[in-house]
Amino acid sequence: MGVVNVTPDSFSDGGRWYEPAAAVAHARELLADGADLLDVGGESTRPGALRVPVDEERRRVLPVIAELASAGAVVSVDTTRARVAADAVAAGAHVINDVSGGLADPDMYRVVAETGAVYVAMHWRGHADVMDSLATYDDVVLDVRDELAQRLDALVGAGADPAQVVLDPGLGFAKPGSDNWPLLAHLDVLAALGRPVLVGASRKRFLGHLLADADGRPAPPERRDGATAAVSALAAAAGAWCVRVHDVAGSADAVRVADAWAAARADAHGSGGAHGSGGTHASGGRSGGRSGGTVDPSGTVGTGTGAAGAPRQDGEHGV
Ligand code: PMM
Repeated sequence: MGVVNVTPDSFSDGGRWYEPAAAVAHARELLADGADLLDVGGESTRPGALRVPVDEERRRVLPVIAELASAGAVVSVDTTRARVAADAVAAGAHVINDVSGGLADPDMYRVVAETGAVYVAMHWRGHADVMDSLATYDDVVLDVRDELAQRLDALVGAGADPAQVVLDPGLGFAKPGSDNWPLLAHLDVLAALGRPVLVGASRKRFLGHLLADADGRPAPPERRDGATAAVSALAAAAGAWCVRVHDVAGSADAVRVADAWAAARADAHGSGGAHGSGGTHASGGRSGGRSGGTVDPSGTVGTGTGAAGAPRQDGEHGV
């Protein structure tokens, strides 16, 4: 999933693709770099950011989504607002990516149920202006799992099909640096809820701290892409469904490495060592989750056909 922030102030790329034409051009580059899915957002979630009025958010994202979707791209809208989500789906988006997991807008689950769109429910505790004060956990992995399980139950209670739902640990959201690593190391605990997992580590603060210089100064966002790609490879190896990244080319390569590695393991140990004969893994493990006509949240991060770079024209969607 390539990030298209149509904002003047995102923490990692603020302002670069604020004009619709620039956002569309950037999105096309991300497709060429191997993105299977484009995540279009009009409201910054950087720590301390203030809310954007709903009409301004709509004005930013809807033209970009409409243009990309009409060109055949699989598009996700990054919003916490039901109104924006509904309008985005009407404009052609296939996925609603909600960093609040539905907590920011009481109408969101109704929109999810009514549209039938794939819905990414991220772990969240509060808006960007307060989230750093909400980072208290008994056990971050179990607490995040339990809160995501509540979100899943609430979605189903509101009429959504569990098959629509993807879960996301919400790296960096109400989580200081040290809380992010256990979540990454225990993606299996989240996957045990029975839904695909999306990982959004790209250029986040905890990577900046990991890469701090000798004086303890965090590496700036633009220096975090190598670490992001490493997370992508490890997340793919751990069975993640999707990684949300700014630099698609690096993560697409990293996922290819994870893919080849897993395929070789499957060939050597899963199908009697018959190299290239389509062992367990090669015969369906990393399909990229494609199936006719829908974004299919089954499968794992893989080298989907988006790597070829061409927006799909045939109505087949997936990641
Ligand atoms: N992180 C950001 C924005 N949207 N969506 C999901 N599902 N998961 C994330 O971790 C996530 C997200 C913040 O990053 P940005 O400001 O670079 O877009």
